[in-house]
Amino acid sequence: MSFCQEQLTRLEPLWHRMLEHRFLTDTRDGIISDERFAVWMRQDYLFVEAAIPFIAALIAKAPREHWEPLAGVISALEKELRLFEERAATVGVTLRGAPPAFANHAYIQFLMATAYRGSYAEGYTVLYAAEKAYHDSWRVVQAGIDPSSKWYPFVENWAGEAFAGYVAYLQEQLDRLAAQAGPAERTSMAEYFELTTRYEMAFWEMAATGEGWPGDRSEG
Ligand code: MP5
Repeated sequence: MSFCQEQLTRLEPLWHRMLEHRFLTDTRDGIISDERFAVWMRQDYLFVEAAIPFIAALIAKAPREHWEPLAGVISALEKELRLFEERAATVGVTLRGAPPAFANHAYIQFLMATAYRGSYAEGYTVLYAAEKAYHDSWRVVQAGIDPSSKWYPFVENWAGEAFAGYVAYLQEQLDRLAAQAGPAERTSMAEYFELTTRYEMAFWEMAATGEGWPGDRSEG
């Protein structure tokens, strides 16, 4: 079994809990409040912005043949930021100003620490797991959302065919990196895979419950 298949099988119960998160099912069913969706938009905008230096740091460790594909990821992230800005302007959401939520802050620190301190294969594992999680998550939303929904452009972005092709490419490349890795590195890649899945779960939970930090007055 390939590395990715092995991890997705091992983590299936956790992955399943991520995909059945109420943020996703409420968005799919058209019952998410605008205020709640705006929390996710503000926070994910910050996450996507932070993903740019993460990819840039990965390029520094990447084999030559990955430079161009990863540079393409940076362009795609810039385009994604424009999508957030366009949607925010259209629906009247203020994107800027909110600090990163606790879970978002931790996830971003994890991305950067992995890119700088981990091996290339470990960083690539985080990239794949995060992209695969988003693809699968937005496919859940796609399965029921009204295509005329104001949130549909986000669904198209991550659940669409182009993104599916990108995730398939990352999977193929990660399987290659894992095949070249020794047993210790493979074990650590599996740990990074699981941690990324847990951060994805935490991100949906934050989107559904609020942007506050423990200790905030409003959090009680
Ligand atoms: C992605 C994202 C997908 N936008 N936000 C989170 C919390 N996880 C994964 O990454 P990308 O780079 O926007 O496709």
